Amino acid sequence: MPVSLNTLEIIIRKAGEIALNQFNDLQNLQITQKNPRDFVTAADVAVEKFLKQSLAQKYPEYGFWGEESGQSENQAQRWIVDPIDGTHSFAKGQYFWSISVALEIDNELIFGAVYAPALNDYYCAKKGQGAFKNSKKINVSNETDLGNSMIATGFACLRSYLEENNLERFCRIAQKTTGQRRFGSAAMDLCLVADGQVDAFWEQELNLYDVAAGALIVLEAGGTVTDFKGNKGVFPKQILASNGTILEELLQLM
Ligand code: 2AM
Ligand code: CA
Ligand code: CA
Ligand code: CA
Repeated sequence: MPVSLNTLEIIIRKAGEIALNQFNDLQNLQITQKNPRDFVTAADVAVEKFLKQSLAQKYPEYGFWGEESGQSENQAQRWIVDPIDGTHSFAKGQYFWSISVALEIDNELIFGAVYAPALNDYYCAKKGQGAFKNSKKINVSNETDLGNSMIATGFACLRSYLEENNLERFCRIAQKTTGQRRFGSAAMDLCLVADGQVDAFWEQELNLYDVAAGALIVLEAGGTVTDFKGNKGVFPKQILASNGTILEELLQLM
């Protein structure tokens, strides 16, 4: 069955209600640690379970890959889901966290939605049909000067083994830009690029479920998605999204 934007929005908004119920009762939130720097809450698990079931019921032909439950069969045509992107923010009662759902068929992203329940912002895109925020068409910014730009990044790798340190890159770029932000949800960061609220975003050591939906939303909003060398494509270990017009200047500094 071809995917219906309306049906998906209804499902994803319901998933958002499940998350919001827990967000509004944080004292009783169950939190467990997957490893010393990655934890999971009962909300992550409940949202993923709901999405996995609801999507399979409506679209039984597609497989599923979620951060918390892993991969089902049929990974050639699959939903790619991050039930809560920005779990740390969620658990602290901050508003920048999101539910990220993408549909990928034969390595091509077909659909992406990122819903931020605490902000009630629903971003989505279907391949070739543009990007939308709360049903209004969105576009990347038209900023042409890196010196006037607002950039966002994240530090998923902050305590990792990586020699290449994003702190150094961040300092280098921060000096050349007007505004810098660190929101804590890569899926949302990408939507902010798509909506022109920030001019570029980069992060390293992410996974496809963090960025699949947001990357399609950026592309459909007229932006670019590359690695740090400028190769086009969605590379979660090194993702750079931009409005396109500051890309060359930014690549020099990456
Ligand atoms: P999460 O909240 O779903 O875990 C913020 O910098 C981004 O990094 C978020 O997309 C967050 O996703 C992700 N993230 C947080 N901890 C991480 C870790 N230990 N390894 C990889 N990604 C992580
Ligand atoms: Ca996680
Ligand atoms: Ca994530
Ligand atoms: Ca997550």
